[in-house]
Amino acid sequence: MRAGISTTLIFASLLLLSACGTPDEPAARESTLAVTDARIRMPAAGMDMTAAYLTLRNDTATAFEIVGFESPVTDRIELHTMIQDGDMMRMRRLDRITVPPGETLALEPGGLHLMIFALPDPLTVFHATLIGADGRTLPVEFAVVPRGGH
Ligand SMILES: [Cu+2]
Repeated sequence: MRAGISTTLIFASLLLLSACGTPDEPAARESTLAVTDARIRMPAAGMDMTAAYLTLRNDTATAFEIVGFESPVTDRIELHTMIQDGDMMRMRRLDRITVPPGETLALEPGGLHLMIFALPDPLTVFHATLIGADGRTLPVEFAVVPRGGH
């Protein structure tokens, strides 16, 4: 009985230690999420909206939740996915995109993507800040690619 109680106490204090240690560790923060292959499609002639794609890699043991993107270029960036509706594919807006721990998630044509509205014409550069559900942010530079390009 005695041994049982002290084991429980030690376990509880270890949990407290790790809970306190995690949030302030700068290295852990920076290695949370890696973004590669970020690109935005050139809008069609006369259009001010388009889609953007990127690949997200989460090398930590906890899920990373993205709740949006902000950009000085436009204030209208939405998270979208494609859903099958009969024989049509439709876009649906999402509140968040989750990158599971240890996994790579690609936003790519035909699936998850960013929908970007109210873009300047011509579009020459595009950059945005990824916003995490926990308040963390990550700047992302997008390559502007021709329409039809992946
Ligand atoms: Cu869309």
